[in-house]
Amino acid sequence: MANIPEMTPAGTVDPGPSEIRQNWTMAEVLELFELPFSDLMFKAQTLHRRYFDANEVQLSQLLSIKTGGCPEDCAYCPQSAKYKKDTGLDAAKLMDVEKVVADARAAKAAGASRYCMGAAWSRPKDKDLDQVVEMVKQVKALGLETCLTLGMLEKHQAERLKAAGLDFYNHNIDTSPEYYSEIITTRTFQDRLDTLEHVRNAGLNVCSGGIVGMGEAREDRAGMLKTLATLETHPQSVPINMLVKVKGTPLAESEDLDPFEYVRTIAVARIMMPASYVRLSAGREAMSDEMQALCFLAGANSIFYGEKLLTTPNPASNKDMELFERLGIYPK
Ligand code: SAM
Ligand code: DTB
Ligand code: SF4
Repeated sequence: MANIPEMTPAGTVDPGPSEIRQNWTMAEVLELFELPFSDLMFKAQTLHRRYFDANEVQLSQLLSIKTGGCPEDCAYCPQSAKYKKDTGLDAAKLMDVEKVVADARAAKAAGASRYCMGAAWSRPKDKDLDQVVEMVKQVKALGLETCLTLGMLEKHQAERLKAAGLDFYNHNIDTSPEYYSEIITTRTFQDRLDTLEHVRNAGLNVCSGGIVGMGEAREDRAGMLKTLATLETHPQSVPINMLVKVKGTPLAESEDLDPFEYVRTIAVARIMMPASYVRLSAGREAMSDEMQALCFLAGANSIFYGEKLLTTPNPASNKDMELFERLGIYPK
């Protein structure tokens, strides 16, 4: 396979001419997915160690600054207004700046390096951004990296957020172009790509990944990673979420994905985008310590930290710190 490091019999690696590339083909991606597990892990680890300290993991803490009542119909999401009567999730308006900053201060004290604020909007209005810009400025002043996920953005909005000092914008493509309409009907895959372009062109760091375990085929997982790795530049951060099955959402009864297939997805992301942070994202609450260790071995080097994601639980910080201690991992 072109440009993928090959193992010599002695187990050393020939790096090949260019490891960071945007010309991945589906055949190459599927070939990676089909490797024997040990060979895939070895390739992923080899690349991981070339670009990163393999024992260092970055910690991002999330806060839902505006919860529920979203007009989109993402089948995995408890925040869509469409499933409200079945999920029972209470909507909440945009939080006060002071409350957000207090939570960010606590996140920093607990060891987080990045603070990510999420809003259940399809696309923010310009006047919504006034308050959000203030949050970014004050959170940044605490010495934290800042990230926002607010839905689709116009070019001028991305530029405004960059000017306010925002570091990252999260906008997931969620799945393959082919499977997208099975999951979301209120917007298109191209809408997501357009926002990513505005974010990238504004000079913001891009955080973009997706969700597995939504009943998609391996081809869809491969197609999702191919889309990410063939963007003009690789997203600096790639969250790979395992579906959190929330009662009342259309995907609540989805079949469990083979855990090894999740680990494979992380490993393939690591190989395709070797210099990017790959995040072991939502779904850790349902994973064993051993499973998480396999994900770190596969090249995951970032997690969501703190006891809540947006609306669902995440492992407690002290539990994560204990696991890090047992594995010799240290936070970035
Ligand atoms: N509304 C904005 C948007 O969709 O771009 C931002 C917030 S939205 C909740 C952020 C991301 O969370 C989604 O793109 C999706 O990838 C992820 N997500 C939402 N619900 C999830 C679930 N039940 N399991 C895993 N990931 C989920
Ligand atoms: C991402 O990739 N995962 C995060 C974040 N980006 C915004 C969200 C996960 C949400 C899980 C379901 C919930 O807590 O509502
Ligand atoms: Fe709304 Fe985002 Fe949830 Fe989709 S994922 S329903 S856009 S909050």
